[in-house]
Amino acid sequence: MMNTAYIALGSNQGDRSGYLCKAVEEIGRHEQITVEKESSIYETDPVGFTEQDRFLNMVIKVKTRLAPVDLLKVLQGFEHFFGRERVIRWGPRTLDLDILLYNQENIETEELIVPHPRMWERAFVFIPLMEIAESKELPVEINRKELLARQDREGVHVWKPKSGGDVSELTES
Ligand code: PH2
Ligand code: MG
Ligand code: MG
Repeated sequence: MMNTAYIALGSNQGDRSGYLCKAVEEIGRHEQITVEKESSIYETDPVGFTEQDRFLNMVIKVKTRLAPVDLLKVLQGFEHFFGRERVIRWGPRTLDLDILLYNQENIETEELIVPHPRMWERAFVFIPLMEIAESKELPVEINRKELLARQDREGVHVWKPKSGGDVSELTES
């Protein structure tokens, strides 16, 4: 399992925490993926298309033998399995799985852009990511302190703390 990837999970339809937990379980059950770390679960105000219910969001760290596009295919399979229908861009979904980082690689294909292009603007992504990522695994231009000191973090609240975790650094300003 030589590659490290960070994956963002989101749900705002149906049994939101059930979808996240089952997704983590299924991802970990895949032969070529192991889940190494899980962030807390956050409840977050919808961004982009705002006329929809609040999301639960989290980030996991995985180790995998899969190449980036193959990992993407596996994740899309799980989105589909958990009942996701693609209706509106940025609209409601039972399960969204996005690859945020894959080693330190910059990938730009038609299907996949890594690092995820909007991740540093989205507190619902970078707050859970900062909880579990080591600084050396982040792109060199990313400064953890600066990111966490930013003012655009409203609407992101811990919903279920990660086991044994102290998340005060992330959510108290
Ligand atoms: N995902 C989107 C659009 N907006 N807002 C929140 N809070 N959380 C999400 O996961 C999310 C969103 C498209 O993927
Ligand atoms: Mg997304
Ligand atoms: Mg997505």
